[in-house]
Amino acid sequence: MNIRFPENFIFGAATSAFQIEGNVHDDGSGKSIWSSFIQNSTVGSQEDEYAKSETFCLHSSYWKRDVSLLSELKLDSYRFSVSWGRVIPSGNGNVNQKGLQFYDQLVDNLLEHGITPMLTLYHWDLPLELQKNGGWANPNSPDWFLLYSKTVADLLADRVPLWITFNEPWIFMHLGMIQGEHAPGIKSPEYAAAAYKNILLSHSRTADLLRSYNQIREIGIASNLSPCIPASPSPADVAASKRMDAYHNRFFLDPWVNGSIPEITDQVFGKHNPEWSDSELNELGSELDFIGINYYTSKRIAHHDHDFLNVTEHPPQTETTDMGWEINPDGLLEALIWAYEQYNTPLYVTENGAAFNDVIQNGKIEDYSRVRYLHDHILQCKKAIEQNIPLKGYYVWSLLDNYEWNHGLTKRFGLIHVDFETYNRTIKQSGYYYRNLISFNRHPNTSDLKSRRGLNLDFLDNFQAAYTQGQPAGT
Ligand code: IFM
Repeated sequence: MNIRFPENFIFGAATSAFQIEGNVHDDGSGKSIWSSFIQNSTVGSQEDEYAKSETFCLHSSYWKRDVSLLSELKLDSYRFSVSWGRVIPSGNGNVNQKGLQFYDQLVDNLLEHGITPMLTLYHWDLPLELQKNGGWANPNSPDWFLLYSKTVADLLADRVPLWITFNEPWIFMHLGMIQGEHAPGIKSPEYAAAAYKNILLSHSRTADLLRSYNQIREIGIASNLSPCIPASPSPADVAASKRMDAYHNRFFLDPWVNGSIPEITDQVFGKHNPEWSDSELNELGSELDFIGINYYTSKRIAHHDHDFLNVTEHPPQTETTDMGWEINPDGLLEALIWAYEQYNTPLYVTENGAAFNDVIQNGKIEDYSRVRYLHDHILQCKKAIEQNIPLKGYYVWSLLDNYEWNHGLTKRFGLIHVDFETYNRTIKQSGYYYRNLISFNRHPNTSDLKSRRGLNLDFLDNFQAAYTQGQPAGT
């Protein structure tokens, strides 16, 4: 299949502040809920020890090098998040000028390299001080978020065209407030119910605010989507998969895009299901310029009497990544078609990628499983465009190996390998593959991908052999 994308299609890579920046408290930043969550987690391996030191990729020191790497990979765009506590240490008070300056310089540097910034305002790192005041369950949280967003927009709206308010709200609500597996480690549907309402209002009010900055081109959200496949054709499993779809895929998108609160909230929150006044409901459903889809896998769902929502997930039936997630590229096309049919809004793939247990050998990382994963998913994007889905760009998760939340430093998703002891960066074969793909797309007169030096895709049949040179394509 020809892998030529439309000329204005954006190829990028994504990261988030907490996962890469490293311990920056000496610049006046405030701690986040994840900082405190890590310190309370078990230490077993060397990786856990590194995680506890909270240095991760030390991007806060090595950011210039990382921008050079983005440029070396020829990326059109870089999706990063701003750390709320770095900008406003207490979350709702004085601004930390050094923190703001960091993002100011980062954005300038990206633009100097011709890389378009895509900025996420909230990627899970709530300031710890705000959590002590009730976190997202506090009815003032939409005001806190608005103040923080205004501070960032006042500084960067003139140079950042693409804005995302929230990254994967379902994940941080479900895992952080119902299952307690993520920060802040709460297991309370009552707490989650209050937070749900405040997060919904926070997005809507902040999106309205961002619209008042003329230079901002597009405002969206990033939502994790997974097609929910019934584990069997039994009516019970089919019904369970519909419940999971309503909860996992529609829970935030329906209110934000269509202005409707999904019925499944009754089952999720029970007697704590929040009340909505007419004026609050009217705030929802504002038009988004895009929906960002974070796609990794699909889910096989069955009925189970004793699980949350009477739903259980069956083990994958095919090859998996190092996260144990089933590899299903077709699911990405399905998610893109579904999202466009449901919400009639332009799309980006704001995250897609895979963790594998990469090994450095002779200074190289021959991560052919990731190359194949990326290639197979990028092909699905091409198919979506051919089916007239307005897909505007694709971002690999992640630029760098980084801190993978409750998995610590043990899961490597990067196009670039990071040594968490020395902070050395090494571009993996997947990085070179992606760079070659982008170069190919920037040279419209080249008719066949295989005809360009270094763009050999024989690895799809025999991929060990094709990339043994390990060198980036000449361009
Ligand atoms: O690392 C995360 C990211 O922070 C949000 N989306 C999924 C990624 C992989 O789990």
